[in-house]
Amino acid sequence: MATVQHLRADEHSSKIIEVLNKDGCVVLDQVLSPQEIGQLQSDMQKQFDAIPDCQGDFYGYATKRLGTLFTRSTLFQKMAILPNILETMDHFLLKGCSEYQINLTQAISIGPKEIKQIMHQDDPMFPFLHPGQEAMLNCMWAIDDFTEENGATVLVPGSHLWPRMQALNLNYEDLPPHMLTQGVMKKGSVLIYLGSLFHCGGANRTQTRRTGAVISYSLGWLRQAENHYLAYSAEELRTMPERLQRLLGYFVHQPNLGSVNGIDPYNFIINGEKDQIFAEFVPDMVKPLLKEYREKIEKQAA
Ligand SMILES: O=C(O)CCC(=O)C(=O)O
Ligand SMILES: [Fe+2]
Repeated sequence: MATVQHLRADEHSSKIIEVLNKDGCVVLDQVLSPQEIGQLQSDMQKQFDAIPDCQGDFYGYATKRLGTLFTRSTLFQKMAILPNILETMDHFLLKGCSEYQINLTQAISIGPKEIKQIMHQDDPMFPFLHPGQEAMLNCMWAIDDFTEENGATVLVPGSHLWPRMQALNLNYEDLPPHMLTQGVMKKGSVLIYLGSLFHCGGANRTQTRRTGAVISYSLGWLRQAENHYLAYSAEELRTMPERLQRLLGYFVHQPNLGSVNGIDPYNFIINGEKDQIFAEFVPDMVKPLLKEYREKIEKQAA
């Protein structure tokens, strides 16, 4: 029988990384306090009550989804930048980029009678082959208790190591039960899983909703699944922690990706810098080489 390993909330990132390398998924138990969970539940309940179900064969018809989470409850701002989670992201993502970012925030409330979602990987949203390098990782935060009956995320531990095939494939519905498990966890816990792991939302066979919230992280040079630039106004951004401001995409990925008229977008939006000399953004590693080249040519010309 497949299982997902549970670790303490404050577990060191080296252990989290070890389990993710092996299984592709891991749960950190009860990271949030009961008071924080109560706050999140009441913040989200009101907003979910005000919206209709999704209408999509992938997203579901008895499921509600909400994005732009950082202004829906400020607790999400704290959850996105927890040290052992970011150290884990550093490990998986900084191998492939100079700075990573938040790909998506999405609260998912699976209602009674929702069927099991199709088995899938999340990373085919980035249509390129990247063996050995994760393009994204997800954190699924339990806002309600996640149970087998109410739709806890179905997981295929180890499937991140499978050869890449067409990701949406009905054959993955026939996996034997011993290969599957579910991200059963208490509210306030977080399930971390790699973008290459096969998983899906579970069927909800209860009379109540199963609410969770995904915060996902991706390589800094990819397009973000959620358009954070349109989601938050400059005023809203300025109230957020600096680390989160950068994670939302306000940085230049080296070399020279994402500046505004030669200005770092962080300085542009947060500090209001508009009239700067058009700057170049190159890795420290290549600076001596660029300097050497220029000095050599200038000497020749003199
Ligand atoms: O709600 C869940 O447990 C997972 C949802 C999911 O995997 C997705 O929508 O991509
Ligand atoms: Fe998914």
